[in-house]
Amino acid sequence: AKSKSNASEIQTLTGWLLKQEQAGVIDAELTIVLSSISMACKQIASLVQRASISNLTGVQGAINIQGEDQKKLDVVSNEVFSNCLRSSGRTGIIASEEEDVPVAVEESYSGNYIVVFDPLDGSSNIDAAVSTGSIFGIYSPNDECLADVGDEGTVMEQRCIVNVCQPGDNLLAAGYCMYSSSIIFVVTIGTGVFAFTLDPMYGEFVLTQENIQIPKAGKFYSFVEGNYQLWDDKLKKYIDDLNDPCPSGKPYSARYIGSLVGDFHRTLLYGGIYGYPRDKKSKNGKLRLLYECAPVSFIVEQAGGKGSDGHQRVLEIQPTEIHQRLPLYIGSQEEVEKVEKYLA
Ligand code: AHM
Ligand code: MG
Repeated sequence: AKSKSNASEIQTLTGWLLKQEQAGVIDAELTIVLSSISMACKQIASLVQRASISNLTGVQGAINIQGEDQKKLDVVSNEVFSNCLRSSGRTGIIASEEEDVPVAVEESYSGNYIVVFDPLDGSSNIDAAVSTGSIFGIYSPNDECLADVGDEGTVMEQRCIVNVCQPGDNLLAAGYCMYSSSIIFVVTIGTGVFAFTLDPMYGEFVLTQENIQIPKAGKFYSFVEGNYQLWDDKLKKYIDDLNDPCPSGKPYSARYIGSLVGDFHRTLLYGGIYGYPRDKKSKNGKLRLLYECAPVSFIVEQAGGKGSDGHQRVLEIQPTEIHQRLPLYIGSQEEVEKVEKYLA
């Protein structure tokens, strides 16, 4: 038998995207948007890796719309992401965790797609060089909703908000890039989940996992357990039971980075559950529906898992505000169904 050379087996993200375009799964515009996002992720990866060398650790001094300290890298990553999307010429509106309102791309450059993103998630981990990530989702313009534009704010602002506030079920594509010991770009265009690893030798994302399927169940749980005393009793009971060695003899194991992308990526590959519940102080939890919960829920469903707010599929939820928060329970089908039963 002939042995295949390694080079002939390599499939780059660019090559994969072109194949999807040729097969008619995505159009040329979406191909360009996705490749500009991957370019932004490569740049952010290099900024993250060099942060402590180039004096990019620490806070910027500003507080974002959600009342959180912006890190220097949050701000720079947001610029990188926005610039890559703008210069792609294929996005009409962009909405970011780090911007108060969604922004329309100047008309002369703009295309149709709507991109929601968190340019650098888990940024509390940056200064310790622990995993972070970028998360994104891509929608088409939602013309049906345009009719409902109210009269607060400028027409352009209204048009942007209405277009961005779509349920996750409308997502055309979603993904994330994890900045960890490897840099991994995970994407779905509605035909399964694919992972690409940045090969530092080529500077290219290379296909490393096709059609990822999340295990049906798993013994890792990933919750912000420091909030235990603030949780409601049903949730406390659920966690107590996970920690109870009976009847199997071994309780679940805790894994928590505090970086959604890292915690989710591990859950996707190993199975188990990630949760960020509501609590007495944060009535809707912490994570944002549009650019955190919905994209990862699209990915998990494409991998055969579930994303829930404890009662309902995340993807069915119609956002009413750009930075709306939502409790999130996501991971293996059986594990998410289990927590839903406790919370019912
Ligand atoms: P960020 O977007 O400000 O980084 O916040 C989101 C992050 C998630 O990545 C992570 O799952 C969660 O916040 C961790 O929160 P906590 O610090 O409460 O554990
Ligand atoms: Mg975030």
